[in-house]
Amino acid sequence: MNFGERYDLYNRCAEEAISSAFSASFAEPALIGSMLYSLRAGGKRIRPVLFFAMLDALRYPYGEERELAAAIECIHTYSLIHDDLPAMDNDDFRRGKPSNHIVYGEGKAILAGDGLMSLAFDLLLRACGKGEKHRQAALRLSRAAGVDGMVAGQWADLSENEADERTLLLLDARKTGEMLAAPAVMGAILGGGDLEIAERFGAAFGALFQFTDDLLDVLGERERVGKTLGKDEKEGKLTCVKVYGVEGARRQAEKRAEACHAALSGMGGDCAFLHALVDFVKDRDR
Ligand code: GRG
Repeated sequence: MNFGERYDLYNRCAEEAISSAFSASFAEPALIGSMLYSLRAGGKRIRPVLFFAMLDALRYPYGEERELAAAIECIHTYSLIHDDLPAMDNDDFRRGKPSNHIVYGEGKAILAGDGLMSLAFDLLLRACGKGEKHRQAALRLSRAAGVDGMVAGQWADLSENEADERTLLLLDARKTGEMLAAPAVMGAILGGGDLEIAERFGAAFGALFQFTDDLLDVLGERERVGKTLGKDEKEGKLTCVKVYGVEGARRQAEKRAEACHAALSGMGGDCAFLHALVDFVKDRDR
């Protein structure tokens, strides 16, 4: 199976995981419709794909962990809905479609995000019933999403920041890195992988992902990326392009990709797809 076929395989499993999370009947179908609008708007699903890929690399039956995969994507999608709100990044275009608040209004978009977050914790608690490793994996995701992770990063993103490397790396690690490190580490927890190596891989992968996101904001095509571009500079955001320049940012992304490959080479198992995923992110155009 080539890289694209394997990505599709994990992606399909992520879609099934999301559908299963919504198979129960809920009190407000329109609320569920707005949550599904954003969930199904066409994201890359890279976080659940990474989770499944790490499990698979460690020869763990990844298809059994749909609840955790759906929880990862629900938390990520809630963060995108809230990030697009006028009070945050104020963007009316996401995943190639009008943002949630453009379709449903601001108040309901806040609630769609809240609904996705609470559904994610419902899924996490259900997974915890499977045993101690699942509890540890759920805790790792909860930490990534919360006040020591993504929420703290978003807080910093809304604040005045020094335009220096130290501040940039801390901001990126929290805002973006944690939610990409968590799926890799969760996979390693369940699959019995080396957690220190998985954390090292996840941190480098998260930085690589954010650096290429910053580069796409400058160099990407709106139709491919599926969101408004060129905003970072206009709004004075702290990005790796601001700190290193375009060529410097490319070199920094290369360095992070090399760090990912180096970490994976000590991981054991069959990491061929994970190596290819690193290169896919390094060279991505969306
Ligand atoms: C609202 C607490 C809270 C946090 C928001 C996600 C986020 C934090 C901000 C979005 C701004 C941004 C550009 C973050 C950088 C990287 C990132 C998370 C990009 C979007 O993720 P992709 O590219 O999106 O995986 P898809 O749509 O493919 O899932």
